[in-house]
Amino acid sequence: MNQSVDRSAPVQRALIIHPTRAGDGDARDPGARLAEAVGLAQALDLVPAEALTVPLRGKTPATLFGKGKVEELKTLCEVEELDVAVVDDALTPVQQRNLEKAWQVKVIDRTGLILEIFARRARTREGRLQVELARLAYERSRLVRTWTHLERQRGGFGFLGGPGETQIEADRRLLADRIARLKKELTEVRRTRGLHRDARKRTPYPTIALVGYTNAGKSTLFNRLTGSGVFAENLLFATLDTTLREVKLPDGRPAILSDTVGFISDLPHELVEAFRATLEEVQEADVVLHVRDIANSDSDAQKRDVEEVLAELEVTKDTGRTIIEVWNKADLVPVEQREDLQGAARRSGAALVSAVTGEGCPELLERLGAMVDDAPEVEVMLPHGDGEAMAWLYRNGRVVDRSEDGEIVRLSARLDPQALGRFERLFPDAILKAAAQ
Ligand SMILES: Nc1nc2c(ncn2[C@@H]2O[C@H](COP(=O)(O)OP(=O)(O)OP(=O)(O)O)[C@@H](O)[C@H]2O)c(=O)[nH]1
Ligand SMILES: [Mg+2]
Repeated sequence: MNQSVDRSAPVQRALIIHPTRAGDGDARDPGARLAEAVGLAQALDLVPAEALTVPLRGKTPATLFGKGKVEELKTLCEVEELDVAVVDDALTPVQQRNLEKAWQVKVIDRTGLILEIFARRARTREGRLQVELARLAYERSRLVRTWTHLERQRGGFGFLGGPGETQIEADRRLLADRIARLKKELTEVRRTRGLHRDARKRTPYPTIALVGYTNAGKSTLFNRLTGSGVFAENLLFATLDTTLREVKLPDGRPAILSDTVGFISDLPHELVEAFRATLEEVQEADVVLHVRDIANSDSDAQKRDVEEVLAELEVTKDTGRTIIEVWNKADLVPVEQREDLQGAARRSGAALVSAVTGEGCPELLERLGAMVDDAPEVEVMLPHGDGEAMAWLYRNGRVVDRSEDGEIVRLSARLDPQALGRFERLFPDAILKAAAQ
């Protein structure tokens, strides 16, 4: 609970620190990482006054940074009159407290920052409940850690219990109660949403889900493909709640496109858990589009981050899912590299696009159309006056041919088996036959 940044304060000047470890095997660009941390701070309306990468030498469990560095940063906080320090790493509760004492500013770590952004962005009731649940789970994990640590200090199981332990025990019980209550509320909210989902599932439309690293351009692409105005901005975690819209495939057939929350490296596990239900759209989609910012120097590392979360959701090619990589922001790639990139995209089966200029988007739609167009064709004969059945076919299938023969209208339509079943139930008098392919 001491994770929250004071939301009422008008301007909060922040120090952003990205700690780096020598030889930790992560090939990420420290500059890009620092820029991302700055972006996260801005997403929380903090004003980044100073941003630096700080190499960590040796282990300093009490303060993460060595003594000299702590002193140096203390001076920086004083001189620059800073209010907040963002440490782009995981801090233990002890480290956080010690740094706050030393620097006399509010200290927040990466997980705390991400949770705080999510808490601000959540709009729907389900979103808010999910974030709150994630936050409590995170608090609980930190309490457990503190508690274990106390236990060790005393060198026993602590059945007798000191005052500190009693307090922590009480906090844990309180947390457990709130978590249980929230889970119940969430179940109720989801039950209602589940009803909506079932209704949608019965529609015969193919579904396409956008996933990707935060700021990769999912919402911009969503708007481009569906012609709608979903909030898209140069802001990390601009999108939190899933949005669904109809997209018209080139042959006129409708599909449902969903825009979802972005992923990020070191996404708190509690958040992935909490958002699992929201990400059902992704789990159920016929096609998953993995949108990548191909102009970002950490594009490959971001891809790995996204694939990790997808694996947690069991959305992988190994589980038989259709996943297409969309290499977005092609317009930001220098012209002389464009051709090579196009070749690389072709070789790896990716679609190179720019959601801003629209380049590559018609081709992407063509491809989607071809992928989800496996519905069998049927021939339907209707009496001339049966406008209702005809309208239904146009709405729920793809009519590819139409001819009139006296009193009879012949329609050739692509209908998936589900839609066909519904059609037969709704219009038992229509004469159907499988079209010669
Ligand atoms: N130049 C360029 N900018 C793009 C392109 N696509 C998106 N952007 C920009 O990238 C920023 C992020 O775009 P969004 O669509 O909000 O990204 P998102 O993936 O939905 O991000 P979150 O919702 O935060 O996860 C915005 O400033 C967009 O204008 C593109 O093709 N080219
Ligand atoms: Mg978005």
